[in-house]
Amino acid sequence: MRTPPGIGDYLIQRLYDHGVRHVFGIPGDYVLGFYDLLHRSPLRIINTCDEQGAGFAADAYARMRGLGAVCVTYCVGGLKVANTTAEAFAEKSPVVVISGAPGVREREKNPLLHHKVREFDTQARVFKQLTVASTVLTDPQTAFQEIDRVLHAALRYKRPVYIELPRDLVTVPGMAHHRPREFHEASDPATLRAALAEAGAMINGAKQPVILADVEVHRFGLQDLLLKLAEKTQIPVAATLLGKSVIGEHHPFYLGVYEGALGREEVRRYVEASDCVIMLGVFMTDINLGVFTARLDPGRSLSATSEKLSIRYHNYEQVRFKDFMRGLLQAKLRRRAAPDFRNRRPNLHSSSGAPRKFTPRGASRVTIKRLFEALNSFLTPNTVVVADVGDALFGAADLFIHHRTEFLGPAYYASMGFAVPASLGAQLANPKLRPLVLVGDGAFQMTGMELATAVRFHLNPIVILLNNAGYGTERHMQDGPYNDVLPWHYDRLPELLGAGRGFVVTTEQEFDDALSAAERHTASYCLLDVRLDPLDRSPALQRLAQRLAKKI
Ligand SMILES: Cc1ncc(C[n+]2csc(CCOP(=O)(O)OP(=O)(O)O)c2C)c(N)n1
Ligand SMILES: [Mg+2]
Repeated sequence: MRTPPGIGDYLIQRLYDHGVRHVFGIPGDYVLGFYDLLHRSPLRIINTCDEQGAGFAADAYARMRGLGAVCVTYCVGGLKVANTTAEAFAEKSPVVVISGAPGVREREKNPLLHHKVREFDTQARVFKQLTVASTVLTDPQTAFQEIDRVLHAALRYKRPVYIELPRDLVTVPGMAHHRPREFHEASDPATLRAALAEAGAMINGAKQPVILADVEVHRFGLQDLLLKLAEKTQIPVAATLLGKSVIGEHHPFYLGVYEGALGREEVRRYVEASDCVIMLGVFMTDINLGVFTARLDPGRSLSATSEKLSIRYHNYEQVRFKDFMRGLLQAKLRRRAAPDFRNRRPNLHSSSGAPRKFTPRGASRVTIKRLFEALNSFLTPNTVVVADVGDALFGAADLFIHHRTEFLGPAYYASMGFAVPASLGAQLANPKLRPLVLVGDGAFQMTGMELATAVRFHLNPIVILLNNAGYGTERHMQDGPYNDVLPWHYDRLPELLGAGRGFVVTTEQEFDDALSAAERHTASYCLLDVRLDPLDRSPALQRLAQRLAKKI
Protein backbone atom coordinates (compact mmCIF):
# COMPACT_ATOMS: atom_id res chain seq x y z
CA MET A 1 0.00 0.00 0.00
CA ARG A 2 1.25 3.49 -0.88
CA THR A 3 1.83 5.76 2.12
CA PRO A 4 -0.37 8.81 1.98
CA PRO A 5 1.36 12.19 1.60
CA GLY A 6 2.42 14.17 4.63
CA ILE A 7 0.10 16.94 5.82
CA GLY A 8 2.47 19.69 4.67
CA ASP A 9 2.90 18.11 1.23
CA TYR A 10 -0.85 17.76 0.82
CA LEU A 11 -1.36 21.44 1.62
CA ILE A 12 1.27 22.41 -0.95
CA GLN A 13 -0.30 20.14 -3.56
CA ARG A 14 -3.75 21.63 -3.03
CA LEU A 15 -2.43 25.19 -3.25
CA TYR A 16 -0.69 24.25 -6.49
CA ASP A 17 -3.87 22.65 -7.85
CA HIS A 18 -5.66 25.95 -7.29
CA GLY A 19 -3.10 27.94 -9.28
CA VAL A 20 -0.86 29.21 -6.47
CA ARG A 21 2.79 29.44 -7.54
CA HIS A 22 4.23 31.85 -4.96
CA VAL A 23 4.00 31.95 -1.19
CA PHE A 24 4.87 35.18 0.64
CA GLY A 25 6.23 35.29 4.17
CA ILE A 26 9.05 35.16 6.68
CA PRO A 27 10.23 31.92 8.34
CA GLY A 28 10.68 31.19 12.04
CA ASP A 29 11.46 28.07 14.03
CA TYR A 30 7.82 27.00 14.33
CA VAL A 31 7.43 26.95 10.56
CA LEU A 32 10.91 25.93 9.39
CA GLY A 33 9.90 22.35 8.60
CA PHE A 34 7.14 23.58 6.32
CA TYR A 35 9.47 26.14 4.72
CA ASP A 36 11.82 23.31 3.89
CA LEU A 37 8.98 21.47 2.14
CA LEU A 38 7.96 24.65 0.33
CA HIS A 39 11.54 25.24 -0.74
CA ARG A 40 11.68 21.80 -2.34
CA SER A 41 8.24 22.15 -3.93
CA PRO A 42 7.23 23.85 -7.21
CA LEU A 43 5.98 26.83 -5.17
CA ARG A 44 8.37 29.74 -4.86
CA ILE A 45 8.94 31.41 -1.49
CA ILE A 46 8.98 35.20 -1.65
CA ASN A 47 10.40 36.39 1.63
CA THR A 48 9.67 40.03 2.36
CA CYS A 49 11.16 42.62 4.73
CA ASP A 50 8.17 42.46 7.03
CA GLU A 51 5.20 40.13 7.43
CA GLN A 52 2.76 42.96 6.73
CA GLY A 53 4.41 43.32 3.32
CA ALA A 54 3.92 39.60 2.71
CA GLY A 55 0.26 39.87 3.70
CA PHE A 56 -0.47 42.73 1.30
CA ALA A 57 1.48 41.01 -1.48
CA ALA A 58 -0.52 37.80 -1.01
CA ASP A 59 -3.74 39.82 -1.04
CA ALA A 60 -2.89 41.44 -4.38
CA TYR A 61 -1.81 38.05 -5.74
CA ALA A 62 -5.16 36.61 -4.69
CA ARG A 63 -7.07 39.48 -6.32
CA MET A 64 -5.24 38.88 -9.59
CA ARG A 65 -5.04 35.07 -9.64
CA GLY A 66 -7.98 33.87 -7.59
CA LEU A 67 -6.00 32.54 -4.61
CA GLY A 68 -2.93 33.74 -2.70
CA ALA A 69 -0.94 32.44 0.26
CA VAL A 70 1.09 33.93 3.08
CA CYS A 71 3.14 31.73 5.40
CA VAL A 72 4.44 32.97 8.75
CA THR A 73 5.63 31.85 12.12
CA TYR A 74 3.59 31.66 15.29
CA CYS A 75 2.23 34.93 16.78
CA VAL A 76 5.20 37.24 16.13
CA GLY A 77 4.60 36.71 12.42
CA GLY A 78 0.96 35.69 12.53
CA LEU A 79 -0.29 38.69 14.47
CA LYS A 80 1.53 41.00 12.06
CA VAL A 81 -0.65 39.76 9.23
CA ALA A 82 -3.82 40.27 11.26
CA ASN A 83 -4.29 43.69 9.66
CA THR A 84 -3.66 42.53 6.11
CA THR A 85 -6.01 39.58 6.65
CA ALA A 86 -8.63 41.97 7.94
CA GLU A 87 -8.30 43.97 4.73
CA ALA A 88 -8.57 40.80 2.64
CA PHE A 89 -11.71 39.84 4.56
CA ALA A 90 -13.33 43.25 4.25
CA GLU A 91 -12.55 43.58 0.54
CA LYS A 92 -13.14 39.94 -0.40
CA SER A 93 -9.77 38.58 -1.30
CA PRO A 94 -9.11 34.83 -0.91
CA VAL A 95 -5.81 34.66 0.97
CA VAL A 96 -4.71 31.46 2.70
CA VAL A 97 -2.89 32.35 5.91
CA ILE A 98 -0.60 29.49 6.94
CA SER A 99 1.01 29.72 10.34
CA GLY A 100 3.49 27.42 11.99
CA ALA A 101 2.83 26.64 15.66
CA PRO A 102 4.26 24.71 18.60
CA GLY A 103 3.99 20.95 18.16
CA VAL A 104 0.99 19.15 19.64
CA ARG A 105 3.32 17.18 21.93
CA GLU A 106 5.02 20.36 23.09
CA ARG A 107 1.74 21.74 24.38
CA GLU A 108 1.33 19.24 27.23
CA LYS A 109 1.47 20.85 30.67
CA ASN A 110 1.15 24.28 29.06
CA PRO A 111 4.82 25.33 29.13
CA LEU A 112 5.83 28.93 28.49
CA LEU A 113 7.20 28.48 24.98
CA HIS A 114 8.57 31.51 23.16
CA HIS A 115 6.12 33.56 21.01
CA LYS A 116 3.12 32.35 23.02
CA VAL A 117 0.79 35.17 24.04
CA ARG A 118 -1.73 33.81 26.52
CA GLU A 119 -2.96 30.34 25.56
CA PHE A 120 -1.77 28.11 22.74
CA ASP A 121 -4.92 28.91 20.81
CA THR A 122 -4.77 32.70 21.21
CA GLN A 123 -3.65 33.31 17.63
CA ALA A 124 -6.17 30.83 16.20
CA ARG A 125 -8.94 32.65 18.09
CA VAL A 126 -7.86 35.99 16.66
CA PHE A 127 -7.94 34.59 13.12
CA LYS A 128 -11.36 33.04 13.64
CA GLN A 129 -12.62 36.62 13.68
CA LEU A 130 -10.69 37.64 10.58
CA THR A 131 -11.37 34.73 8.24
CA VAL A 132 -14.31 32.91 6.71
CA ALA A 133 -12.98 29.50 7.84
CA SER A 134 -10.08 28.35 9.98
CA THR A 135 -8.50 25.16 11.21
CA VAL A 136 -5.73 23.96 13.51
CA LEU A 137 -4.37 20.74 12.03
CA THR A 138 -3.87 18.73 15.20
CA ASP A 139 -5.31 15.43 13.95
CA PRO A 140 -3.74 13.53 11.03
CA GLN A 141 -7.02 11.63 10.55
CA THR A 142 -8.95 14.77 9.61
CA ALA A 143 -6.15 17.06 8.35
CA PHE A 144 -6.75 16.51 4.61
CA GLN A 145 -10.50 17.04 4.92
CA GLU A 146 -9.89 20.15 6.95
CA ILE A 147 -7.54 21.54 4.31
CA ASP A 148 -10.18 20.84 1.63
CA ARG A 149 -12.94 22.42 3.68
CA VAL A 150 -11.02 25.58 4.41
CA LEU A 151 -9.70 26.07 0.86
CA HIS A 152 -13.20 25.54 -0.51
CA ALA A 153 -14.48 28.29 1.78
CA ALA A 154 -11.79 30.68 0.51
CA LEU A 155 -12.82 30.02 -3.09
CA ARG A 156 -16.55 30.02 -2.41
CA TYR A 157 -16.68 33.22 -0.40
CA LYS A 158 -13.56 34.95 -1.82
CA ARG A 159 -12.37 35.64 1.68
CA PRO A 160 -9.27 34.73 3.68
CA VAL A 161 -8.87 31.48 5.62
CA TYR A 162 -6.48 30.37 8.35
CA ILE A 163 -4.53 27.12 8.58
CA GLU A 164 -2.35 26.45 11.62
CA LEU A 165 0.19 23.71 11.26
CA PRO A 166 1.81 22.41 14.49
CA ARG A 167 5.43 21.79 13.72
CA ASP A 168 5.48 18.12 14.75
CA LEU A 169 2.74 17.23 12.25
CA VAL A 170 4.21 18.75 9.07
CA THR A 171 5.58 15.48 7.72
CA VAL A 172 3.08 13.12 9.41
CA PRO A 173 1.01 11.27 6.77
CA GLY A 174 -2.69 12.05 6.58
CA MET A 175 -5.50 9.61 5.95
CA ALA A 176 -4.91 6.93 3.31
CA HIS A 177 -6.93 6.98 0.05
CA HIS A 178 -8.12 10.52 0.53
CA ARG A 179 -9.57 12.20 -2.53
CA PRO A 180 -10.21 15.94 -2.54
CA ARG A 181 -13.94 16.45 -2.41
CA GLU A 182 -15.62 18.24 -5.28
CA PHE A 183 -18.10 20.80 -4.15
CA HIS A 184 -21.02 21.72 -6.36
CA GLU A 185 -23.54 24.31 -5.46
CA ALA A 186 -26.55 24.87 -7.62
CA SER A 187 -29.27 27.47 -7.78
CA ASP A 188 -32.82 26.43 -7.16
CA PRO A 189 -34.13 26.31 -10.78
CA ALA A 190 -37.64 27.65 -10.09
CA THR A 191 -36.33 30.56 -8.02
CA LEU A 192 -33.73 31.37 -10.65
CA ARG A 193 -36.42 31.40 -13.35
CA ALA A 194 -38.67 33.67 -11.32
CA ALA A 195 -35.83 36.05 -10.53
CA LEU A 196 -34.77 36.26 -14.16
CA ALA A 197 -38.36 36.86 -15.28
CA GLU A 198 -38.76 39.77 -12.88
CA ALA A 199 -35.31 41.17 -13.73
CA GLY A 200 -35.97 40.89 -17.49
CA ALA A 201 -39.32 42.67 -17.25
CA MET A 202 -37.82 45.43 -15.14
CA ILE A 203 -34.86 46.00 -17.47
CA ASN A 204 -36.96 45.88 -20.64
CA GLY A 205 -39.50 48.28 -19.19
CA ALA A 206 -36.86 50.84 -18.25
CA LYS A 207 -36.11 54.01 -20.21
CA GLN A 208 -32.54 54.47 -19.08
CA PRO A 209 -31.10 51.32 -17.51
CA VAL A 210 -27.49 51.32 -16.37
CA ILE A 211 -25.18 48.62 -15.05
CA LEU A 212 -23.17 49.35 -11.93
CA ALA A 213 -20.42 46.75 -11.60
CA ASP A 214 -18.28 46.11 -8.56
CA VAL A 215 -15.78 43.93 -6.83
CA GLU A 216 -17.53 40.56 -7.06
CA VAL A 217 -17.50 40.65 -10.85
CA HIS A 218 -13.70 40.66 -10.54
CA ARG A 219 -13.53 38.09 -7.80
CA PHE A 220 -15.79 35.58 -9.53
CA GLY A 221 -14.09 36.09 -12.89
CA LEU A 222 -17.28 37.33 -14.59
CA GLN A 223 -15.74 40.23 -16.52
CA ASP A 224 -16.27 38.53 -19.90
CA LEU A 225 -19.86 37.85 -19.09
CA LEU A 226 -20.38 41.45 -18.06
CA LEU A 227 -18.84 42.72 -21.26
CA LYS A 228 -21.02 40.40 -23.35
CA LEU A 229 -24.13 41.50 -21.47
CA ALA A 230 -23.30 45.15 -22.04
CA GLU A 231 -22.46 44.59 -25.71
CA LYS A 232 -25.58 42.57 -26.34
CA THR A 233 -27.95 45.06 -24.73
CA GLN A 234 -25.88 48.22 -25.22
CA ILE A 235 -26.67 49.22 -21.67
CA PRO A 236 -23.92 51.52 -20.33
CA VAL A 237 -21.64 50.38 -17.52
CA ALA A 238 -20.39 52.35 -14.55
CA ALA A 239 -17.99 50.89 -11.98
CA THR A 240 -17.53 51.58 -8.30
CA LEU A 241 -14.12 52.54 -6.95
CA LEU A 242 -13.59 49.07 -5.49
CA GLY A 243 -14.71 47.51 -8.77
CA LYS A 244 -12.75 49.90 -10.95
CA SER A 245 -11.37 48.49 -14.21
CA VAL A 246 -14.00 45.79 -14.41
CA ILE A 247 -14.20 46.49 -18.13
CA GLY A 248 -11.72 48.25 -20.39
CA GLU A 249 -12.26 51.89 -19.60
CA HIS A 250 -11.84 53.19 -23.13
CA HIS A 251 -14.92 51.30 -24.16
CA PRO A 252 -17.49 53.67 -25.71
CA PHE A 253 -20.20 52.66 -23.27
CA TYR A 254 -18.05 52.86 -20.16
CA LEU A 255 -19.44 55.72 -18.11
CA GLY A 256 -16.78 56.05 -15.42
CA VAL A 257 -16.57 55.53 -11.69
CA TYR A 258 -19.80 56.12 -9.85
CA GLU A 259 -19.27 57.18 -6.28
CA GLY A 260 -22.00 59.66 -5.45
CA ALA A 261 -20.75 63.18 -4.99
CA LEU A 262 -17.15 61.98 -4.93
CA GLY A 263 -17.29 60.93 -8.57
CA ARG A 264 -17.59 62.95 -11.75
CA GLU A 265 -20.83 64.87 -11.99
CA GLU A 266 -21.91 63.45 -15.37
CA VAL A 267 -21.59 59.88 -14.07
CA ARG A 268 -23.51 60.70 -10.93
CA ARG A 269 -26.31 62.37 -12.90
CA TYR A 270 -26.66 59.50 -15.36
CA VAL A 271 -26.75 56.76 -12.72
CA GLU A 272 -29.03 58.61 -10.35
CA ALA A 273 -31.45 59.52 -13.16
CA SER A 274 -31.70 55.87 -14.20
CA ASP A 275 -35.00 54.08 -13.68
CA CYS A 276 -33.22 50.71 -13.48
CA VAL A 277 -29.79 50.39 -11.88
CA ILE A 278 -28.52 46.86 -12.42
CA MET A 279 -26.06 46.40 -9.57
CA LEU A 280 -23.78 43.46 -10.15
CA GLY A 281 -21.58 42.33 -7.27
CA VAL A 282 -21.92 45.71 -5.57
CA PHE A 283 -20.67 46.23 -2.05
CA MET A 284 -22.55 49.09 -0.39
CA THR A 285 -19.58 50.58 1.44
CA ASP A 286 -19.28 54.20 2.43
CA ILE A 287 -16.39 54.87 0.03
CA ASN A 288 -18.14 53.08 -2.85
CA LEU A 289 -21.15 55.24 -2.15
CA GLY A 290 -19.13 58.45 -2.03
CA VAL A 291 -19.24 58.62 1.76
CA PHE A 292 -22.99 58.06 1.53
CA THR A 293 -23.63 60.87 -0.91
CA ALA A 294 -24.89 58.30 -3.43
CA ARG A 295 -28.60 58.39 -4.19
CA LEU A 296 -29.61 54.90 -5.24
CA ASP A 297 -33.25 54.07 -4.74
CA PRO A 298 -33.88 50.35 -4.03
CA GLY A 299 -37.26 50.73 -5.75
CA ARG A 300 -35.42 51.44 -9.00
CA SER A 301 -32.61 48.90 -8.67
CA LEU A 302 -31.81 45.26 -8.72
CA SER A 303 -28.80 43.97 -6.87
CA ALA A 304 -27.08 40.62 -7.32
CA THR A 305 -24.14 39.43 -5.22
CA SER A 306 -22.81 36.07 -4.06
CA GLU A 307 -24.65 36.66 -0.80
CA LYS A 308 -27.94 38.17 -1.81
CA LEU A 309 -30.24 38.80 -4.75
CA SER A 310 -32.87 41.49 -4.58
CA ILE A 311 -35.01 42.98 -7.31
CA ARG A 312 -36.73 46.16 -6.19
CA TYR A 313 -38.07 45.12 -2.80
CA HIS A 314 -38.12 41.34 -3.42
CA ASN A 315 -35.40 39.03 -2.17
CA TYR A 316 -34.66 35.70 -3.81
CA GLU A 317 -32.93 32.90 -1.91
CA GLN A 318 -30.70 30.18 -3.33
CA VAL A 319 -29.68 31.89 -6.52
CA ARG A 320 -25.97 31.78 -7.29
CA PHE A 321 -24.48 35.01 -8.52
CA LYS A 322 -22.88 33.32 -11.52
CA ASP A 323 -26.11 31.62 -12.57
CA PHE A 324 -27.99 34.89 -12.38
CA MET A 325 -25.39 36.67 -14.51
CA ARG A 326 -25.40 33.84 -17.05
CA GLY A 327 -29.18 33.84 -17.05
CA LEU A 328 -29.29 37.58 -17.73
CA LEU A 329 -27.02 37.10 -20.71
CA GLN A 330 -29.36 34.47 -22.13
CA ALA A 331 -32.56 36.36 -21.32
CA LYS A 332 -34.48 38.22 -24.00
CA LEU A 333 -33.30 41.73 -23.28
CA ARG A 334 -34.03 44.68 -25.49
CA ARG A 335 -31.09 46.07 -27.44
CA ARG A 336 -30.71 49.82 -26.96
CA ALA A 337 -29.29 52.59 -29.09
CA ALA A 338 -25.50 52.49 -28.80
CA PRO A 339 -24.19 54.92 -26.19
CA ASP A 340 -20.84 56.63 -26.61
CA PHE A 341 -19.51 58.54 -23.66
CA ARG A 342 -16.04 59.18 -24.98
CA ASN A 343 -16.89 62.57 -26.47
CA ARG A 344 -18.00 63.72 -23.03
CA ARG A 345 -14.42 63.49 -21.86
CA PRO A 346 -12.70 66.06 -24.07
CA ASN A 347 -9.58 66.23 -21.93
CA LEU A 348 -9.22 62.45 -22.06
CA HIS A 349 -10.30 61.51 -25.55
CA SER A 350 -9.90 63.18 -28.90
CA SER A 351 -12.89 63.40 -31.25
CA SER A 352 -11.91 60.03 -32.73
CA GLY A 353 -12.23 58.45 -29.30
CA ALA A 354 -8.49 57.86 -28.87
CA PRO A 355 -6.89 58.76 -25.54
CA ARG A 356 -5.36 62.23 -25.62
CA LYS A 357 -1.66 62.83 -25.26
CA PHE A 358 -0.49 64.92 -22.29
CA THR A 359 1.53 68.03 -23.13
CA PRO A 360 3.60 69.26 -20.18
CA ARG A 361 3.52 72.95 -19.32
CA GLY A 362 7.27 73.33 -18.85
CA ALA A 363 8.25 74.86 -15.53
CA SER A 364 4.74 74.95 -14.00
CA ARG A 365 4.68 73.24 -10.65
CA VAL A 366 3.09 69.85 -10.91
CA THR A 367 -0.34 69.53 -9.28
CA ILE A 368 -2.28 66.38 -8.42
CA LYS A 369 -4.83 67.16 -11.12
CA ARG A 370 -2.18 67.50 -13.82
CA LEU A 371 -0.27 64.51 -12.48
CA PHE A 372 -3.28 62.28 -13.06
CA GLU A 373 -3.87 63.77 -16.49
CA ALA A 374 -0.28 62.92 -17.38
CA LEU A 375 -0.72 59.40 -16.08
CA ASN A 376 -3.84 58.96 -18.21
CA SER A 377 -1.74 59.15 -21.31
CA PHE A 378 1.13 57.18 -19.78
CA LEU A 379 -0.86 54.02 -19.01
CA THR A 380 -0.57 51.13 -21.42
CA PRO A 381 -2.42 47.82 -21.68
CA ASN A 382 0.48 46.33 -19.76
CA THR A 383 0.13 48.57 -16.73
CA VAL A 384 -1.43 47.46 -13.47
CA VAL A 385 -2.23 50.46 -11.30
CA VAL A 386 -1.88 49.87 -7.58
CA ALA A 387 -3.10 52.72 -5.41
CA ASP A 388 -2.60 53.31 -1.70
CA VAL A 389 -4.92 55.16 0.65
CA GLY A 390 -5.13 58.96 0.53
CA ASP A 391 -5.22 61.12 -2.52
CA ALA A 392 -3.48 58.36 -4.45
CA LEU A 393 -6.76 56.46 -4.31
CA PHE A 394 -9.18 59.38 -4.68
CA GLY A 395 -7.27 60.81 -7.63
CA ALA A 396 -6.96 57.41 -9.28
CA ALA A 397 -10.73 57.23 -9.61
CA ASP A 398 -10.46 59.48 -12.65
CA LEU A 399 -7.79 57.42 -14.38
CA PHE A 400 -8.91 55.48 -17.41
CA ILE A 401 -7.42 52.04 -17.12
CA HIS A 402 -6.97 50.44 -20.53
CA HIS A 403 -7.72 46.87 -19.65
CA ARG A 404 -9.91 45.29 -17.07
CA THR A 405 -8.68 43.97 -13.69
CA GLU A 406 -5.73 46.21 -13.77
CA PHE A 407 -6.50 48.44 -10.88
CA LEU A 408 -5.93 47.45 -7.27
CA GLY A 409 -6.69 49.64 -4.30
CA PRO A 410 -7.85 49.16 -0.71
CA ALA A 411 -10.99 51.14 -1.41
CA TYR A 412 -12.99 49.98 1.59
CA TYR A 413 -10.89 48.86 4.57
CA ALA A 414 -8.34 51.48 3.52
CA SER A 415 -5.21 50.40 5.33
CA MET A 416 -2.20 52.54 4.48
CA GLY A 417 0.87 50.69 3.31
CA PHE A 418 -0.92 48.44 0.80
CA ALA A 419 0.43 49.64 -2.50
CA VAL A 420 4.17 48.96 -2.61
CA PRO A 421 3.97 45.36 -1.33
CA ALA A 422 0.77 44.74 -3.31
CA SER A 423 2.61 45.68 -6.47
CA LEU A 424 5.01 42.78 -5.86
CA GLY A 425 2.13 40.33 -5.55
CA ALA A 426 0.46 41.78 -8.64
CA GLN A 427 3.54 41.45 -10.82
CA LEU A 428 4.33 37.93 -9.64
CA ALA A 429 0.70 36.99 -10.31
CA ASN A 430 0.98 38.33 -13.85
CA PRO A 431 4.56 38.97 -14.98
CA LYS A 432 3.36 40.54 -18.24
CA LEU A 433 2.24 43.60 -16.30
CA ARG A 434 4.41 46.41 -14.97
CA PRO A 435 2.97 47.93 -11.80
CA LEU A 436 2.43 51.65 -11.50
CA VAL A 437 2.25 52.39 -7.79
CA LEU A 438 0.51 55.51 -6.51
CA VAL A 439 1.41 56.10 -2.91
CA GLY A 440 1.45 58.97 -0.42
CA ASP A 441 4.61 59.80 1.49
CA GLY A 442 2.95 58.73 4.75
CA ALA A 443 1.93 55.34 3.40
CA PHE A 444 5.32 54.88 1.76
CA GLN A 445 7.04 55.28 5.12
CA MET A 446 5.05 52.30 6.40
CA THR A 447 5.92 49.62 3.84
CA GLY A 448 7.93 51.28 1.06
CA MET A 449 11.07 49.44 2.07
CA GLU A 450 9.54 46.38 0.41
CA LEU A 451 11.17 47.79 -2.70
CA ALA A 452 14.10 45.74 -1.38
CA THR A 453 11.98 42.66 -2.10
CA ALA A 454 11.33 43.99 -5.61
CA VAL A 455 15.08 44.18 -6.14
CA ARG A 456 15.68 40.67 -4.85
CA PHE A 457 13.07 39.12 -7.09
CA HIS A 458 13.78 41.26 -10.16
CA LEU A 459 10.50 43.13 -10.18
CA ASN A 460 10.26 46.61 -11.64
CA PRO A 461 7.39 48.74 -10.32
CA ILE A 462 7.24 52.45 -11.11
CA VAL A 463 6.47 54.19 -7.85
CA ILE A 464 4.84 57.61 -8.00
CA LEU A 465 5.28 59.01 -4.52
CA LEU A 466 2.81 61.83 -3.89
CA ASN A 467 4.96 63.84 -1.53
CA ASN A 468 2.83 66.43 0.23
CA ALA A 469 4.92 66.47 3.41
CA GLY A 470 2.64 64.31 5.52
CA TYR A 471 -0.88 63.04 5.98
CA GLY A 472 -2.60 65.30 3.46
CA THR A 473 -6.02 63.66 3.63
CA GLU A 474 -6.06 64.14 7.38
CA ARG A 475 -4.85 67.71 7.07
CA HIS A 476 -8.07 68.61 5.27
CA MET A 477 -10.10 67.29 8.19
CA GLN A 478 -8.07 68.46 11.15
CA ASP A 479 -4.49 69.64 11.05
CA GLY A 480 -1.73 69.47 13.61
CA PRO A 481 1.92 68.49 13.92
CA TYR A 482 0.80 64.85 14.08
CA ASN A 483 0.18 65.05 10.33
CA ASP A 484 3.83 65.83 9.56
CA VAL A 485 6.37 63.17 8.64
CA LEU A 486 10.13 63.38 8.30
CA PRO A 487 11.02 64.35 4.73
CA TRP A 488 13.08 61.39 3.60
CA HIS A 489 15.53 61.58 0.69
CA TYR A 490 13.31 59.20 -1.21
CA ASP A 491 15.19 59.62 -4.46
CA ARG A 492 18.31 58.25 -2.80
CA LEU A 493 16.80 54.88 -2.02
CA PRO A 494 18.73 53.34 -4.94
CA GLU A 495 21.97 54.11 -3.06
CA LEU A 496 20.70 52.25 -0.04
CA LEU A 497 19.33 49.28 -1.98
CA GLY A 498 22.07 49.17 -4.60
CA ALA A 499 19.50 49.13 -7.40
CA GLY A 500 16.72 51.14 -8.97
CA ARG A 501 16.42 54.74 -10.08
CA GLY A 502 15.23 57.76 -8.14
CA PHE A 503 13.91 61.10 -9.43
CA VAL A 504 12.94 64.35 -7.78
CA VAL A 505 10.04 65.99 -9.59
CA THR A 506 8.75 69.53 -9.05
CA THR A 507 7.64 70.73 -12.49
CA GLU A 508 5.46 69.26 -15.21
CA GLN A 509 8.44 68.97 -17.52
CA GLU A 510 10.41 67.05 -14.88
CA PHE A 511 7.47 64.76 -14.34
CA ASP A 512 7.13 64.05 -18.03
CA ASP A 513 10.89 63.45 -18.37
CA ALA A 514 11.00 61.18 -15.34
CA LEU A 515 8.06 59.13 -16.64
CA SER A 516 9.82 58.63 -19.97
CA ALA A 517 13.04 57.64 -18.20
CA ALA A 518 11.13 55.24 -15.98
CA GLU A 519 9.49 53.69 -19.01
CA ARG A 520 12.92 53.00 -20.48
CA HIS A 521 14.48 51.76 -17.24
CA THR A 522 12.95 48.32 -17.01
CA ALA A 523 15.78 46.56 -15.18
CA SER A 524 14.54 47.57 -11.76
CA TYR A 525 12.13 49.78 -9.85
CA CYS A 526 11.88 53.55 -10.38
CA LEU A 527 10.81 55.98 -7.70
CA LEU A 528 9.50 59.44 -8.58
CA ASP A 529 9.46 61.74 -5.55
CA VAL A 530 6.79 64.20 -6.70
CA ARG A 531 6.96 67.32 -4.52
CA LEU A 532 3.44 68.68 -4.24
CA ASP A 533 2.04 71.68 -2.48
CA PRO A 534 1.02 70.25 0.94
CA LEU A 535 -2.53 71.57 0.53
CA ASP A 536 -3.02 70.48 -3.08
CA ARG A 537 -5.71 67.84 -3.59
CA SER A 538 -7.29 65.83 -6.35
CA PRO A 539 -10.44 66.97 -8.16
CA ALA A 540 -12.24 64.04 -6.52
CA LEU A 541 -11.47 65.23 -3.00
CA GLN A 542 -12.30 68.76 -4.04
CA ARG A 543 -15.67 67.68 -5.43
CA LEU A 544 -16.51 65.91 -2.23
CA ALA A 545 -15.58 68.93 -0.14
CA GLN A 546 -17.68 71.20 -2.37
CA ARG A 547 -20.69 68.92 -2.29
CA LEU A 548 -20.52 68.54 1.45
CA ALA A 549 -20.12 72.29 1.83
CA LYS A 550 -23.32 72.82 -0.20
CA LYS A 551 -25.23 70.61 2.20
CA ILE A 552 -24.11 72.37 5.37
C1 LIG B 1 -2.65 51.91 8.66
C2 LIG B 1 -3.41 53.21 8.68
N1 LIG B 1 -3.14 54.13 9.63
C3 LIG B 1 -3.82 55.31 9.65
C4 LIG B 1 -4.78 55.59 8.71
C5 LIG B 1 -5.55 56.92 8.75
N2 LIG B 1 -5.21 57.72 7.58
C6 LIG B 1 -6.01 57.81 6.49
S1 LIG B 1 -5.39 58.75 5.27
C7 LIG B 1 -4.01 59.11 6.19
C8 LIG B 1 -2.95 59.97 5.62
C9 LIG B 1 -2.26 59.34 4.46
O1 LIG B 1 -1.10 60.04 4.19
P1 LIG B 1 -0.32 59.81 2.85
O2 LIG B 1 -0.07 58.36 2.67
O3 LIG B 1 0.86 60.70 2.84
O4 LIG B 1 -1.39 60.23 1.74
P2 LIG B 1 -2.05 61.69 1.55
O5 LIG B 1 -3.29 61.72 2.40
O6 LIG B 1 -1.04 62.69 1.97
O7 LIG B 1 -2.40 61.76 0.09
C10 LIG B 1 -4.08 58.51 7.44
C11 LIG B 1 -3.03 58.64 8.49
C12 LIG B 1 -5.03 54.59 7.74
N3 LIG B 1 -5.97 54.72 6.81
N4 LIG B 1 -4.31 53.43 7.74
MG1 LIG C 1 1.07 62.58 2.08
